[in-house]
Amino acid sequence: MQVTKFKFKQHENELGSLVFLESCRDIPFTVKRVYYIYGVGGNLRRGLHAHKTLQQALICIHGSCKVVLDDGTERVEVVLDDPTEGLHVGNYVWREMYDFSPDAVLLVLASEYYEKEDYIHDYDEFIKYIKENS
Ligand code: T46
Repeated sequence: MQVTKFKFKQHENELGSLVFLESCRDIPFTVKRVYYIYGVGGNLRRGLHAHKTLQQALICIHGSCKVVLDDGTERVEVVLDDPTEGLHVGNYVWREMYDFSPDAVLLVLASEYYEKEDYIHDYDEFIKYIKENS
C-alpha cells in the first residue's frame, strides 16, 4: 500500500517545541497546497474517496483522529495522535477519517492544487479501477 508513517524531528527547549517540514525533504513531494480540518463533531466521517494523482501528508497537530486506508486489496487503520508524526498517502488509496477528538486539528499538505476531477467518490468505481490496472 502506498502509505508510510514517518516521524519529524522535534526541536524542544525551555520555550516549547517546534517541528518544521521542508518540501521534498521532510515531505516526499513538492507541497502546492495546505489545508486543515478541525471542529469535526462526534461520529462524523470525512474523506470517503480516493485520488487519481494527488499525494498527501496528514499530520494531526493537535488532538487525535483515526484514518482508514484501503488500496483495494488491504485495509488498515492508523491512529494519528502525535504532532511529530505524519502519514504519507499516495494516489489510488481510499481514505476515511473519523473518531476526531473535539480538539483535533488535522493538517494536510498536498502535492497538487485543488481539482474536483481528481476525486473518486464511488467505492465500486475505485475497486473497478484497481482491478483493471493490477
Ligand atoms: C482528502 C482529505 C484528507 C476546496 O475548495 N479546496 C480544497 O483544497 C479542499 C481540500 C476542499 N475544498 C472544498 C471542497 C468541499 O466543498 O471544501 C469542501 C470540503 O472538502 P471535502 O468534502 O473534500 O473534505 P474531506 O475532509 O472529505 O476531504 C479532504 C480533502 O478534500 C481530500 O483531498 O484527501 O481531506
